[in-house]
Amino acid sequence: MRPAPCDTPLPMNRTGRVIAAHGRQYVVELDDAQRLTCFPRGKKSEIACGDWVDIALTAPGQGVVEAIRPRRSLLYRSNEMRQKLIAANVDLLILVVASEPAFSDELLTRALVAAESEEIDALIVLNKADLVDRLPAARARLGTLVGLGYRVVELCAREHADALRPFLTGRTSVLVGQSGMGKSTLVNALIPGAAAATREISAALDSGKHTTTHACLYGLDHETRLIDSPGLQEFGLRHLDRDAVAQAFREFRPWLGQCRFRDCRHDREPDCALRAAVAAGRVDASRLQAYHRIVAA
Ligand SMILES: Nc1nc2c(ncn2[C@@H]2O[C@H](COP(=O)(O)OP(=O)(O)OP(=O)(O)O)[C@@H](O)[C@H]2O)c(=O)[nH]1
Ligand SMILES: [Mg+2]
Ligand SMILES: [Zn+2]
Repeated sequence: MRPAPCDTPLPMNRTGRVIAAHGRQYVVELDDAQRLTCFPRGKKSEIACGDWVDIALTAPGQGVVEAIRPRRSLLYRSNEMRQKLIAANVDLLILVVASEPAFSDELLTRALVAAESEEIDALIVLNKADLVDRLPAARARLGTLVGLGYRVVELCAREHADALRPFLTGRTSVLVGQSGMGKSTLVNALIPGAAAATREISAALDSGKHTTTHACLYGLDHETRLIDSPGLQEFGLRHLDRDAVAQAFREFRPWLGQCRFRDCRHDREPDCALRAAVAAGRVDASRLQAYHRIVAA
C-alpha cells in the first residue's frame, strides 16, 4: 500500500536548552541560536532552566516540549507541599552573600547541602566588598565554612567580577542567594549586554522586593553558561532523608557508620561517633545543630 499523501508537514523535532523558565512558559535556545517560546505537553511541568529538551515545532517561533533529556544534576528545594526547581545541568553552585544586608547562615548551609547531595561543586561569593565597615563581620561568619574547605571569592560586583571568571570557564554555573545580594549585578559585570534587571531598575518600576522573577541562562561563551535565579528566603530540603542530609555535611562523612546503632540519629543515643567528634572538637557543634534543624523540618 502506498503511504497516504500528507498535506500538513509533520512537526520537526529539535533539541535545545531552556534558557528562561517563567511559570509554564519556557524560552528554548536551539543549536543555531534560534529562540523558541515553548509550553510543556500536559498540565504538570517539571522543566527547569538549564534543561536540555526535545521540542516539536508547532508554529514559527513556537514549540512544545516533548521530553526532558536526562539531567546530570538538578538543583531544587522542597517543602511539604511541592518542589521548586532552581536549575538543571549545573556544575557549579555560586552562593552569593554580601556584607550588607546581613545574610542567613541557615540558607547558606541548606543550599550547600542541596549542592553536595547532587554532587554539584560549590563556591561562595562575598559581594559588596566596597562596604568595608561590614566586611570583617561577614568574613567572620563564613569562617566555619572556609575551615571545611568551601572557597570564598570576595568581590565588588558594581566594579567588576573578574575574580570569578576562572571558576566559570567551560561549565554551567548558577547564582543562588537571598534577594539584594547582587546576583544580577554580577551577571551584568560578567556579561556585557546581559542587561539583567537589578534593584535600581525594579525600584524605578516599583515591582516589589524580588527584582529577578525567574531563572535565566546567559552565555559567556559557547561553553560557559551562567544562570541567574530569583532571590530565596528559605531553602526547604524535604526531599532529602536523614542519611542524605548527613552525607551532605562533608565533614561528617568519616564518622558516619561508626555509631553504635546503625540508625543513630546523632541525638541522644549512646556511643554516637558524631557527637563524640563534636565533643573532641573535630566537628563544629553549630554544624551538628544545623543538621538537626534540617532533619526536623
Ligand atoms: N555597594 C555595593 N552594592 C552592590 C554591589 N553589587 C550589587 N549591589 C547593589 O545591591 C542591590 C541588589 O542588587 P541585585 O543585583 O539586584 O541583587 P539580586 O541578588 O539580583 O536580587 P534579586 O534579584 O531580588 O534576588 C542593587 O542596588 C545593587 O546595585 C556591590 O558590589 N557593592
Ligand atoms: Mg536579581
Ligand atoms: Zn550517631
